[in-house]
Amino acid sequence: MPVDAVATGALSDPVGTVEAMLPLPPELVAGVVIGLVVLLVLAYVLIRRFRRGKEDILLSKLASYDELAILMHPNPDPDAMGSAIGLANLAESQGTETRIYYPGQIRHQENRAFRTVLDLELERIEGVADIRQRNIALVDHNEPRGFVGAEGIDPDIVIDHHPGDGTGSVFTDVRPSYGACASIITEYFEKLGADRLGTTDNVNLTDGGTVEHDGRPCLSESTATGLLYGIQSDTKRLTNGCTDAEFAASAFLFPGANEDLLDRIANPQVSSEMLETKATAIRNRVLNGPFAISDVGDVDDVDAIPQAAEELIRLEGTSAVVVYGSKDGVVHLSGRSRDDRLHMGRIMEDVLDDVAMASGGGHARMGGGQVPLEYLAGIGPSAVSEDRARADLRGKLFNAMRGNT
Ligand SMILES: [Mn+2]
Repeated sequence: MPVDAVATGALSDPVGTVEAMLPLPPELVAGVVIGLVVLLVLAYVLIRRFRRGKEDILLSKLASYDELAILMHPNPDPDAMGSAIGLANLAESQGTETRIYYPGQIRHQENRAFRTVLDLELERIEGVADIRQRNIALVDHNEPRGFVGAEGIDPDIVIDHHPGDGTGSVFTDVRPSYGACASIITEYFEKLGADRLGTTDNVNLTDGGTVEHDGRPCLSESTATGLLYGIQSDTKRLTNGCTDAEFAASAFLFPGANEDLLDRIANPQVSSEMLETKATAIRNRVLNGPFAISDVGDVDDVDAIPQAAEELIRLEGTSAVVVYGSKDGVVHLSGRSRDDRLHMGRIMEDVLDDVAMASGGGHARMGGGQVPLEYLAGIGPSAVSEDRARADLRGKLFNAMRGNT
């Protein structure tokens, strides 16, 4: 019988049982209970914090600012501009005013078309004094550069896909494996459950209208279009340097983007001079095995030179090209390579190294340089005619490309 068993047990160890039956001091009980409650609350807060995604943390930081400066790298490309308008869209959904800044220039016709077609307000800066907001976010780069006082800037937020050591003081999201910064920004929208307001919505969004709906950010049509174009442009239309993230982000953006706008950015009108320079580069090319070099003579727009090089490298059987032309007495060179035997940046360096006032360099597949024509021709008794100097330059470039330096 249970009663007997208890009684027997109690009798066999009377002292221990009596102690166990004594009530604990009330202060101790209260202490233990309060301690437990504090522990539970702490655990809850920690778990909440742990489970909060980057997008939630970013959104609450954005909400805490009155105004935010969004800074792009020098000569911003569609990925930088798309990322900037994406972040601006997020910030404005939280009632934070934004301003987008860039150093350098927006000259390439595709970049100009991006800005015009999406009707973006971007402000060019010369120095740090031109940035009027206290809080600064960097997109598509992680260390400020390209303007006076850049090194003195301590950004609050850094979102990028380039390797580097730059960090934001309150928020850093750098993913070097990603093909585009716009994919990272798109993921925030997706994880925040943003609505995509495409052309079917009867709200006009291209004028920067609705950015928020029921407290959640909305992806406006121009933002979705800009982000999608940014991803396409940084990955050569999803063929180069892509991860799953670029495809997933593109799929998410597509229903909210506008195909007509995409087409207008991708196929802008090209100046006749640009086409003339490309034609000259093709006509004047000198071939040496798989290498091509072309002197396009005097040009009005030096941007036509790298674009002519891009065109020439597509020529069947050609694995490396250099195009050069001059403006205001300076020769501009641009090289492209898809040949693993040669490093275009080093070729530019080698060829221009021993010419005074010249500079050259770059990466394995892309290089460039500049040299004043008078220095290229040489000074003093050893000077040659400028025509001869231009022809000699071709000889030196071919030598370097063949590996005979
Ligand atoms: Mn990028």
